[in-house]
Amino acid sequence: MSTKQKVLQYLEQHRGESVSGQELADGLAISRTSVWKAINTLKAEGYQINAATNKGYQLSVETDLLSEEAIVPLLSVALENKRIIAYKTIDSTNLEAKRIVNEDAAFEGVVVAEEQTKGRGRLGRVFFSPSESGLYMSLVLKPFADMDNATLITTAAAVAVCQAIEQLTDKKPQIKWVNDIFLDGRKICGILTEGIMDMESGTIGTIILGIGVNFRHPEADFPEEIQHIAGTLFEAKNTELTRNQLAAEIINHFYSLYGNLASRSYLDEYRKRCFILGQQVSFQERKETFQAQAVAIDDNGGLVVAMPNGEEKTITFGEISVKLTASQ
Ligand code: BTX
Repeated sequence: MSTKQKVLQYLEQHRGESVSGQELADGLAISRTSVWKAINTLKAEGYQINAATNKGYQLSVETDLLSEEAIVPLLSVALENKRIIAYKTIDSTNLEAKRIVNEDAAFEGVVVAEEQTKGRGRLGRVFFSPSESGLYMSLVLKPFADMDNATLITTAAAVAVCQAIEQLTDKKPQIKWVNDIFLDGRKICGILTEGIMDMESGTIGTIILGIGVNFRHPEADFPEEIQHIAGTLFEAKNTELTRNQLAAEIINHFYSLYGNLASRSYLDEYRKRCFILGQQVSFQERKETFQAQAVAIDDNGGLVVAMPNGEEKTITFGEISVKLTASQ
């Protein structure tokens, strides 16, 4: 870890508190001059660090920049060695994760970004990913035997995002099958799971799990075409929770479910939060639109619907539409 990284990690762990230059130097076994240089570099990178004579340095609680240094200390012990790679801006964290895996097939870890210039949704759609207001991350996973069912991973991720939000705030997010998280009737998070084939074995060798959360309202608002759909976890700039904390808790919760995915036990947590169950939904199949009632989530994360003629059918892929009410 570089001197700058050490200083950042120390300051992140003492956000809002004053830390003297001497304490930093002693605690990190570096010189006062190195501390001063590191502070200046961090300020140039956008960290708001207040300096007061006799008090030392204080990382302002207003600062909310994504970094490996802030996330790693918040990971549960078993995950502390996971690589976290943070970018200020990137085309797409899923694309970057794929490039990393192409270079190093053994890579396991998380790519996070402040902004995406080509944020991707499913089926070639765009995921609007402006700077400073969202959390965009991709987890690089090595699926274990039999675990190439992308729906299980997507549904586990949806539960993990809800659990992380519930743990850190008093908000109660809900899930719209299969990959969307809603709060107060608006979509605040989307999940995109992609597999990379291992050419030798012909199986999925790596899974890229992309998660995008609208953390706070974007300064320039959402584009008009999604203003009626998109919502945010927080309205304006909040200082009680950082995106780093949310990222760390999503990672912690996801890995704790992932370790036990085959048991499918997490699916009950999914069902509890899935607000479409019991509702009329519409879905498309071979370009035809069907109406049905959402009945259940099966053990593979598929959506069971009752067709108007009473027949049950399981949808495993695609998108459903549902009329939203203000309470959802
Ligand atoms: P999706 O195809 O289910 O949703 C995309 C649709 O959601 C868009 O067509 C639009 O209507 C709406 N939408 C676009 N941007 C937003 C937004 N910011 N908030 C709410 N609604 C929006 C969802 O795909 C999967 C999204 C995954 C995003 C992550 S971010 C990290 C990773 N990298 C990457 O490129 N994608 C994933």
